[in-house]
Amino acid sequence: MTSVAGVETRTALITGASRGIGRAIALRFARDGYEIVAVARKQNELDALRDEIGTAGARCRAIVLDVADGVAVARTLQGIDADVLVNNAGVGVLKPFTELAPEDWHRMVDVNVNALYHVTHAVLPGMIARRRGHICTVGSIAGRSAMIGGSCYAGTKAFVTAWAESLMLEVRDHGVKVSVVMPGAVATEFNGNAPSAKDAWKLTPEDVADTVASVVNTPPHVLLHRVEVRTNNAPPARAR
Ligand code: NJP
Repeated sequence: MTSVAGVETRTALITGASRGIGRAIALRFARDGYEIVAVARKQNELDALRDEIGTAGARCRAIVLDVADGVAVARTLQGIDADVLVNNAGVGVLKPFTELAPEDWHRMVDVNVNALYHVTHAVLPGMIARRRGHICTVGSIAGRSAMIGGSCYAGTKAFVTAWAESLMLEVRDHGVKVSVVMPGAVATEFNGNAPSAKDAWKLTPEDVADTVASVVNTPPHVLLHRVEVRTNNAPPARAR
């Protein structure tokens, strides 16, 4: 929370905010009155987001950061008092296990798993000290439903679910909420795809952003810990 001229503004730190779901979450929280700290690697996309939020009359700080780099995360996020952290940055390389290159495997583990340690470690002590905060991580229904091509990706998202529930049990008595939003298929550039007309049946990034906002906007005594959000328009042949 920051105070400008006596007016207190809540701060939302969002990883993977340069595009897709994270960008939609940043825009939604900016509309809801939060000051945004937007984290990703692509400067130009973050700058465009910052400008769009600024034009709408809210504040956004753009931080170029690789969340898989623990040293850089600790140094860069030091001193940011986040009221809300959305761990959204994630990568998916969906391929049969035998075709997964070691770098695909390591990148998914580094971004989807290890970065949760780096980023959450940077902000959680402050939340505990202030006895206020909400950590919402974007998981996936792949984390509880096995999928062909998802041996590593689904595994990382299963980790998200177990990690978040354990963390929730540890910190709820300190006034900090922990939640997971688990989407089905969303029309983004995830897995290297450019969204097109054939993705019209999928959730939009804004659908997921609205879900994250609902999870965060609960009364202090209510915790939505785990929420699945799925399309209700799935083509008949699909399970999702
Ligand atoms: O993906 P995409 P989504 N350091 O590729 C950032 C989950 N999910 O929005 O660094 C920092 O459009 C990247 O920014 P940049 C999924 O697992 C999705 O769909 O500039 N940031 C970009 O902003 C993930 O957790 C679907 O390249 C890094 C963002 O991450 C979340 O939703 C279904 C980074 C990725 O944007 C957002 O994915 C589902 C790094 N090292 C769950 N690496 C779906 N789309 O169908 C990447 O169940 N980023």
